[in-house]
Amino acid sequence: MQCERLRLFFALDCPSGLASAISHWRDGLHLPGRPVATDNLHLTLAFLGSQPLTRLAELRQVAASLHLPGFVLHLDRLQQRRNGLLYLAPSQPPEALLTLADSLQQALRELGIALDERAFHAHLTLMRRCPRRPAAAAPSFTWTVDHFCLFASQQASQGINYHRLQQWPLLPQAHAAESDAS
Ligand code: 2AM
Repeated sequence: MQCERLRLFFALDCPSGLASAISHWRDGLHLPGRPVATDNLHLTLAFLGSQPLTRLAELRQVAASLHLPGFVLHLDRLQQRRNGLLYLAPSQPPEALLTLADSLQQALRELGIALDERAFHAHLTLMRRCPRRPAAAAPSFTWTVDHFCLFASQQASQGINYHRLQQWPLLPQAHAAESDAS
């Protein structure tokens, strides 16, 4: 990528099998609007906006300094915003997800990066410009989360591309439980 700035965000990248299952279910709803490409499905932890490339090293350091546990996420709620954004969300966000997003956001603010002031709201966007929410309830999609990623988003002629720049592991859940007990 030949540019001096990148539009960056930290996110959980949806595993391919789960992304296919979610897309297949969504496409079967036959809703009007702009579906998010299967390969682009993700859950954002922190949106950084446009950042100079010279920041990448410190962003990588921040991510590598987090030693937090993995978790299981149940996406069981289908919701819609007034702007037509249709998304899946967990009705009970795991504590470990909130801790991961909070820790990341706090460390980024300490670097002087301005983030959205609104509280973190875990969601996986399914469609944009969707005028209505289907009456059907969402099935519960189970996602075992064992890493998180730094992405760069780029506008291409066919739509938005997300490039995974790097990923960092989360601690195995059993190991995390032992660390808590010690
Ligand atoms: P969204 O799906 O709810 O639009 C990449 O754009 C990711 O960052 C998306 O998951 C997007 O959320 C999220 N994001 C958060 N704040 C954003 C902003 N101000 N502009 C663009 N994307 C934002």
